[in-house]
Amino acid sequence: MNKDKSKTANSSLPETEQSAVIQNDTQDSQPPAGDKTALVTIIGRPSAGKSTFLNTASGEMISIVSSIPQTTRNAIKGIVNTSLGQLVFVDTPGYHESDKKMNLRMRNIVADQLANADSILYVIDSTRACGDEEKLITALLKGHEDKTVCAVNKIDEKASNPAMVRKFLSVQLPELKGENIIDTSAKEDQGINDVLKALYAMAKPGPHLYPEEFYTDQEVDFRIAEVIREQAINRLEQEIPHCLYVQIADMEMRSPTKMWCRAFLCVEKESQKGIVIGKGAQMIKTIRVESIKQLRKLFDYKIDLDLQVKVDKNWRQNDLRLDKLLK
Ligand SMILES: Nc1nc2c(ncn2[C@@H]2O[C@H](COP(=O)(O)OP(=O)(O)OP(=O)(O)O)[C@@H](O)[C@H]2O)c(=O)[nH]1
Ligand SMILES: [Mg+2]
Repeated sequence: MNKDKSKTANSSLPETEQSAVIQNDTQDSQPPAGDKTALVTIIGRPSAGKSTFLNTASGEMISIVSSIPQTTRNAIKGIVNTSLGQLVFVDTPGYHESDKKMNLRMRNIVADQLANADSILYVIDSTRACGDEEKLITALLKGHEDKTVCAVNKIDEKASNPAMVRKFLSVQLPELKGENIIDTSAKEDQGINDVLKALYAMAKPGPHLYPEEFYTDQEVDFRIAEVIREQAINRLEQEIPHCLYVQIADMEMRSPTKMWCRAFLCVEKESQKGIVIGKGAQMIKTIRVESIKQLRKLFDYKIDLDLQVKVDKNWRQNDLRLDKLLK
C-alpha cells in the first residue's frame, strides 16, 4: 500500500530538527488519496497480530512487534492513503482480563478508542482456540457489527483453523456479515487489501484527518523509545519484557545529519538490572547497536545513542508513572 516515507505528525522537535525527520517528499509519485475518510480502531487479544497488520497495511514500521503478549501499550496511529481515501488506524493494547493496575489502564485505552471509532478492525488469531478471552472482546463489539471487519489472522500457520473462528463468530456475533470476515496473514501480506477494501466500503466521504505525507502521529521521542523497547523485549525473557519501559532523557540535533540521544531502559528491581546489562555488558551493547540500526531505517539522520539501565522501583504500581507512559 502507501509507501510514502517518513513524515511523523506532531513532532516535538524544534522546526529545524523536525525537517530532518521528513524524507522523500519529492519522491511522492502516488496519485492523490480519494475522498473517503475513516478512523479505524484495531482490537484483539494480545499477540493476535494487530501491530503486524498495521505495519503491513501501511508499509511502514509504525508499531513495535514481538512474540511476547502485551507488547503494545498505547493507542498508536498509522495512516493509510490510497486512491479510495484515507484510513487512520489506531493500534491498541491487547485486550484481556487481569486486575493488574497497568492492564486496567490499557483496557481503558481500548474502550476510549472504540468509542471514537468510525469502524473497527477485529483481529483474531486463528491458531488459538476462541475461549473466554475472545468472548470478552465479542461482548464489546455487540451492537457494532455493522461497522466491524474481522481479520482471521495467521492463516499461514499450520495450526490455523479459520473454520473454527467463523463458527465462533456466527454464535457470538451473528449480525456480522460474512463478507466482512476475511482470512489474513498480516505477516505474509495475505488478505490485507481485502480488509482495506471492506473498510473503505464502510467509510464515508469526508475531510482527511491528516495531510497525505504523514504516516503516523507519533512524536520522535516516543518512536525512539519504542524501537529501543522492541529491541530489548525481543532479547529478554520471562517477566523482564513486562517490567521494562524506556525513558528518553535528552535529545539534541548535533548537526543536520546527526542526533544525540540519552535513553534509560528502566526496570523494576535491582536484580533485573544485571540481566538487562548482561555478562560483560553484552546484552545492553547489543540492544544499543540493534536499536541504532533500526532507527537508521526510520529517520534520515543518524542517532548516536547513549543507553543506560536504571531501576525505577515498582514503577508499574506508580500512578504518576503510569499516567505518563499510558496516555
Ligand atoms: N505466522 C504468523 N505470525 C504472525 C502473523 N501476524 C502476527 N504474527 C506474529 O504474532 C506475534 C504477535 O504479533 P503482534 O503484531 O505484536 O501482535 P499484537 O496483536 O499487536 O500484540 P499486542 O501488542 O501484545 O497486543 C509476533 O511474533 C508476530 O510476528 C501472521 O499473520 N502469521
Ligand atoms: Mg501490538
